[in-house]
Amino acid sequence: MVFDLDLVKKTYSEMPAKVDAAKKALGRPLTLAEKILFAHLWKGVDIKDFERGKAYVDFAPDRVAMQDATAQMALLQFDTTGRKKVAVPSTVHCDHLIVAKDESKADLQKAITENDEVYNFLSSISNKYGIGFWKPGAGIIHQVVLENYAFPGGMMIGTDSHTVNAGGLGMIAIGVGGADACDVMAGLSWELLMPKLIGVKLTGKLNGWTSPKDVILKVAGILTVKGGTNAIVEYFGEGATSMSCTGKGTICNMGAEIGATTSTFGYDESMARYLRSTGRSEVADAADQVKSYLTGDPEVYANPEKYFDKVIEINLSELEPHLNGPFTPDLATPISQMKEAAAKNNWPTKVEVGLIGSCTNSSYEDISRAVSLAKQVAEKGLKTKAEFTITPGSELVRYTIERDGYLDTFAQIGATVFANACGPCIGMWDRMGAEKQERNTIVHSFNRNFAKRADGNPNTLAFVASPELVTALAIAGDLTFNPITDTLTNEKGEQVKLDPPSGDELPKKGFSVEDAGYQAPAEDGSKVQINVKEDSKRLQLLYSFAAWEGTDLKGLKLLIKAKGKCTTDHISMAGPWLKFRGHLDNISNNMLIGAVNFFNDKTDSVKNQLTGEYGTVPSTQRAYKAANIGSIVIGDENYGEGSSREHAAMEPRHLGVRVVMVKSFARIHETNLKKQGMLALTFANKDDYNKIQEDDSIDVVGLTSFTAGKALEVVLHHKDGSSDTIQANHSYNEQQIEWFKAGGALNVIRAGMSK
Ligand code: MIC
Ligand code: SF4
Repeated sequence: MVFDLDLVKKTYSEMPAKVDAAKKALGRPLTLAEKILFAHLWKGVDIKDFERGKAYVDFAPDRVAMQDATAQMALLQFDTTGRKKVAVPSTVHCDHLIVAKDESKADLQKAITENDEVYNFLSSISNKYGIGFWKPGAGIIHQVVLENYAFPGGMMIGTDSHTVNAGGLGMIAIGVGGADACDVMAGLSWELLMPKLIGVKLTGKLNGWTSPKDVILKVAGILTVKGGTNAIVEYFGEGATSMSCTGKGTICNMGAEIGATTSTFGYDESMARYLRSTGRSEVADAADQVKSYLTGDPEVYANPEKYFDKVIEINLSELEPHLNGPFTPDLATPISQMKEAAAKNNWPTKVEVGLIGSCTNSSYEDISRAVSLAKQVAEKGLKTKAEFTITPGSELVRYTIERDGYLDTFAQIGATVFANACGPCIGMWDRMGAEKQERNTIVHSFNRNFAKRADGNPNTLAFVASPELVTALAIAGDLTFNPITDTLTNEKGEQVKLDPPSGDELPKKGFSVEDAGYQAPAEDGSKVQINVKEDSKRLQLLYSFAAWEGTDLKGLKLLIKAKGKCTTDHISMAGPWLKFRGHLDNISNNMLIGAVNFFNDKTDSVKNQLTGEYGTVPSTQRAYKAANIGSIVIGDENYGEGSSREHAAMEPRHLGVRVVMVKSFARIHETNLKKQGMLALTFANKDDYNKIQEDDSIDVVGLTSFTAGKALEVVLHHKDGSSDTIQANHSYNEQQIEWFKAGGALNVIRAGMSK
């Protein structure tokens, strides 16, 4: 079945005229990213050369995708808008709430029982508002979107940072918070800071042990976790067209780890092949007719320096397999240098577990290449040294790889197959012994490796690599094993070498599946009742946040001055806390518990300025809230990196934090804060971070004349009676200032809807 073919056809019928008009107005050839953006301008927005990185522009995305851990908040918000149906095709995917423990069937059953209330809520609210629902077990949102909904030249948003995966099929797909999704589903425009453009020219061809994953691991090493902020990365060149569509998806997916707004590739044969093999020949045929509009102009790719803000060139023929980590996805080490790096940093070299799969690396191609290594274990008389697990990205892939005997081959090396879900990638891994917090090393083909992310153990060092390399390292049980040069000792004592991986881009016999796990919404959902129990621990209806009081903020207490990396995992941890994603008050008990307090280097231990005693961050903040005193959070660089979870903004809002002031923000988190009516400020002078003292009371001055482009003043009243006045920058435009004043964007929407 092809979903929403009308939408695809309509997009293609309008695209040529829109793109030609943009080319004419700008008087120059266009990149692919620009073509898609200009073809999706909100009605009435005039085409012009918007200043990249400066201008806010309104867009009309084609569709919305949500996963269960973020959909709850997105739909609780949507439920308050009074709309009868979603304005654009939208879907919900149940993938984040399934714990990986024993094996897929048992784990899935357990999740269905435990999350019954949440799944019922999501299924019925989807039914009510015309949203497609993918049941638990159907697969991970991004894989299911790639298989069913993504189309070249389309534009979508999704309440998950890895929505960008759909760039592998030539889309502009962007991760957002639930409030943004709510806007688009409510029929409003969607605002985005016009992204800068980074071009990545891929020359040569992947070969031997290298894979698409190594491209993005290398790019992450070059650009770092913030190098892509407010930019779209566009890949092109012979290396791009020679790569599979799912490989392109992997590269785009992990583009979230460099903070990029999104990444994309021009439409090519590999995409047509993928569309056809996933039952969407009609989409491929329609795309073929407007081909030249679905890729960057030849002049652009011939002279990229003229059209992109930055250009990177990577020769795939020379690219080495990489391992990135631990604790950050941009610490890139080519495999040939791992021996040295591990020794220098004292990383444990014994690999305990190799984990393949996840939303970014569970294509048929990935699995078949990993299988080609697993087969060699028996053939060469080896024994797999580490534990090994597979998390398929979708039921379509799982069913097909089972049919083709791949799961049997994995079983022979002692592998465990987990449910088609996020599982270990998001801390939903009930790993035996993790509570002992032993220092240990794991390797996986996921995309994030922040502290505690996979198993909750702060002493697990996770390294990210391609599924092929993960499999080889699991067989060897050694982080420093370089399969290109090193040998392994087999059971007979002989030295053997692993042959380089090989596999099929797409299944020779085609994909098959018995039940993909889709539930279509009712034609007329108006009678569907949504019940949220008063005493539910998992779900809570939302209340409206209070509007701004109309004065400067005086006497805010410093809640925490966070030191170093503070990702959304540090602000609102996942794993065991995912179960409270639909209950704002309960999930607020995890607020900032992972952030390191600058003043004592501890996590979850801050000074309560009312009592002078140290307590957990949430309890200290609840004390300020009870006393009706506002507070402020101070942060370092790239604050809020990682996830799209708006809980990281809603929890502080709910508990009475008024301001988050940092050296720099990650894009989605900054928007989430604005949407929820918080003040998101940056130090005009980054060194002023050092002026913040533990007992500070802080004022924010200038709010009565809060204007776009005008800095605010922050006064630090220190305990010794002295004070410092520092400048705070902000990136609020006039509309966003309205959100702040109204107490949140939703209050503005509701007021508009009731008019
Ligand atoms: C992630 O990879 O961190 C997540 C879990 O998918 C998040 C979404 C969430 O926190 O629910 C993301 O990437 O946005
Ligand atoms: Fe799920 Fe991990 Fe992908 Fe996030 S990155 S969607 S947690 S598999």
